[in-house]
Amino acid sequence: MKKSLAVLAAAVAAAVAAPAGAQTKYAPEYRLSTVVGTAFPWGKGGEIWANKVRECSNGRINIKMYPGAALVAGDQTREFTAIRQGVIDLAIGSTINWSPQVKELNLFSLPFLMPDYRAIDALTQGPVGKDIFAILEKQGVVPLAWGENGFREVTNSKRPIRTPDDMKGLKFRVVGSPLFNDTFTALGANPTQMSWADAQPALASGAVDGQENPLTVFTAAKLQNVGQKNVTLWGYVADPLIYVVNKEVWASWTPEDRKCVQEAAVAAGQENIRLARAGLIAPDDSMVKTVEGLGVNVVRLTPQEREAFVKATRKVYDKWAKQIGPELVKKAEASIAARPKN
Ligand code: X2X
Repeated sequence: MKKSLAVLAAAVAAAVAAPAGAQTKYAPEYRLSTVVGTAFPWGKGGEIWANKVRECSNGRINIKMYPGAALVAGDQTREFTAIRQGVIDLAIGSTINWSPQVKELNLFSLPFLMPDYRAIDALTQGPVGKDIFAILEKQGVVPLAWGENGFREVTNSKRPIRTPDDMKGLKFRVVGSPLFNDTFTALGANPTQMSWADAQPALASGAVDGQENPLTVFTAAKLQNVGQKNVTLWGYVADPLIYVVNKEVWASWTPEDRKCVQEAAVAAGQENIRLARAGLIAPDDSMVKTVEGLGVNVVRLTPQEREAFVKATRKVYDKWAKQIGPELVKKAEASIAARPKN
C-alpha cells in the first residue's frame, strides 16, 4: 500500500515536472528571421527575445536567429510570405518589408505622418496598433509585440540636402514598397528599389548616390565608409518592427510556452525601442553627435524647410491614403493629434 502510494506520488510528480504538454513536439530549432544582426537595435531585439525564451521555456524552445533575411536569400520583401508558408518560424519584421503583402502597413511610410516618437507610440500602442494586429492575424501570422527600426533619415554622397531641389537627379536606393518610389519621384530624385543586401555594394560602387535609414543603421553599417558624407534629419517616415510567430508553430505550443514567448517578445521589443531611440530624443542628441564625429555633415532642417518637403510629397500621401484605407488613415491622424505632448 505504502509502496503503491509512493509510486503514484512519483508518477504525479513526474507528470507535473514534465513540460506542460508532454505531447508537444518541439523542433530542435525555431528559425527567427531579421534583416540586420546584433550590432543594430533590431538584431539586438532578436537576440534578447531568443535568450529570454530559452530561459522561460527551460530550453524547450530553442530559437536561432537568421539575420540578413537569410531564410529568403536576402529578399526581405518575401519574408512575410515565408512566415505564412512556415519557411520562417518567427520573425521581427519591418512594416516596410511586409507592406507588399499587407497594404495597411504602408501607413507608417506615409511621408510626414508621424512628427515625433510620441506619434509612433500613439499608433502602435493605440487603436491603430490593435487594428493592424487583427489584420496580421487574419493573414495567418500571430503578432506579439512592437519594436522599432526608427525614423529614416536621407543620406547621400553628393551634396547637403536642404530643399527638395537639392534632391533633383540624385539616385537613391529605396526599400521595396512602391510608396517609396512615389515619394522620391515626387521630390525629383531617381529611386531604385533593392534589398538591403544589395544596397551596400551599390553605395560602395557609386551605382546609387544615397539611401534612407535610421542613424542606428547608418552607424552600425558604417555608411560613412561607402561615401555617405551628407545626412539630412527630416524624419519623413519611421518603421516600427513587429514580433510575430507562424500560426502552426504557435498552435503547437502549450499555453505556458505561448505566455513565455509572448512576454519575452514584449520585453525584447521594449529594449529594442529603447536602443533605437538612444541619443535621438532631445535634449540628448548624442547619436547625432556620434555621426558628426565620423566626419559626416548633418543638416538639421528648420520647421519651414521641413514644410517644403511635406508640401512636395502631399500628393503621394493623398494617393496612398486611399490605397491603405481612408478609415485607418483617419484613425491614425486622430490618434496622433490626440497624443500627449511632453
Ligand atoms: O532595408 C532597409 O533599409 C532596412 C534594413 O531598414 C529594412 O529592412 C527596412
